Amino acid sequence: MNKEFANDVIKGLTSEEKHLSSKYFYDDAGSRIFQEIMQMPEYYPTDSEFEILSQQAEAIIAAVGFEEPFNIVELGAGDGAKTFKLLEYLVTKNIEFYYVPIDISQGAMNTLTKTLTKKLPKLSIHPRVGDYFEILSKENVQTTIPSLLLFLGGNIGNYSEPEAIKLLQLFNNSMKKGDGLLLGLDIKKNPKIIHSAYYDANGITKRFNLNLLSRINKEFEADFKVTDFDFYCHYNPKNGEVNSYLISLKKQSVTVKKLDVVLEFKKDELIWTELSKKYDLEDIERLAVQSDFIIENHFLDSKRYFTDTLLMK
Ligand code: AVI
Repeated sequence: MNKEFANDVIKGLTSEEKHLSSKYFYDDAGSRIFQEIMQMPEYYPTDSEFEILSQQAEAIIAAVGFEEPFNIVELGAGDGAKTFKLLEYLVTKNIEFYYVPIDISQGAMNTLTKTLTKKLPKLSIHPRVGDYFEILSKENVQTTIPSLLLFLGGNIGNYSEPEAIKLLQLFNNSMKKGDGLLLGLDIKKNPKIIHSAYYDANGITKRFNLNLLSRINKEFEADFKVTDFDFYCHYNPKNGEVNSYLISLKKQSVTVKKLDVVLEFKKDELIWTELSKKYDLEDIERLAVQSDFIIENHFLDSKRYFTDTLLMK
């Protein structure tokens, strides 16, 4: 049994303001739904970041300014789709580097290694399986050659600002002077565009959220009736936060057999499931200062919807 998940289910669903962390979205079913989200026309971050890494790879590598060889360390690499264009550029230009993808999922790392070895046979790939928090905080990942860390996809937006600063400080502590961090952040924009990216017409994001309940049913033998819950999300342009929730459509009790607990829900009670925070360039400056980084450049897409910001230690 996943102890941490079990504890978080009990704590999060018995507290006054119910909540579950969005990190639990990503079981196999949830990861598949997330792939669907990334292909939705409304979910612009994927296309925006793809455009940045396709069209500005040369400028990014020039701004990093490393001598060869160097490491590219990707935190939470997943299927590697985000990074492919950058790696392709480096391999095509015969630049000497080592690609070190880190991901919690052994399956994802196997698939990634297989796909990349096939598509880029000259790529030197050294995958690591594990939680990057643990890898970065416990192990010495430093080598004598320079490293560029990648934290892409806007994942930093799923942390509150204080948590994001802590995470950036953790990255910073694991880096040597002169190393870089390429950080993907979703930019504040017309609220309607952001709203549609999460309130998508086909309800894929709703399915993504409801899958949390199905996951609890599967892993802990619970009897959530998924159709008795709905999805709600809200973008607040003033603070840049999209907050997502599940709503209990009626007063109901849910038994979680393996955790020996009965959960009570009032009609219209909310479970907070996710924060997806958007930033502007001033906000990013604040993040950088507080985590001891210097901003080298913001690489934005042509619509200015998303940035891969290069931070140097
Ligand atoms: C992974 N993360 C950056 C996504 C986001 O936009 O917050 C997860 C997501 N949630 C709903 N749609 C996408």
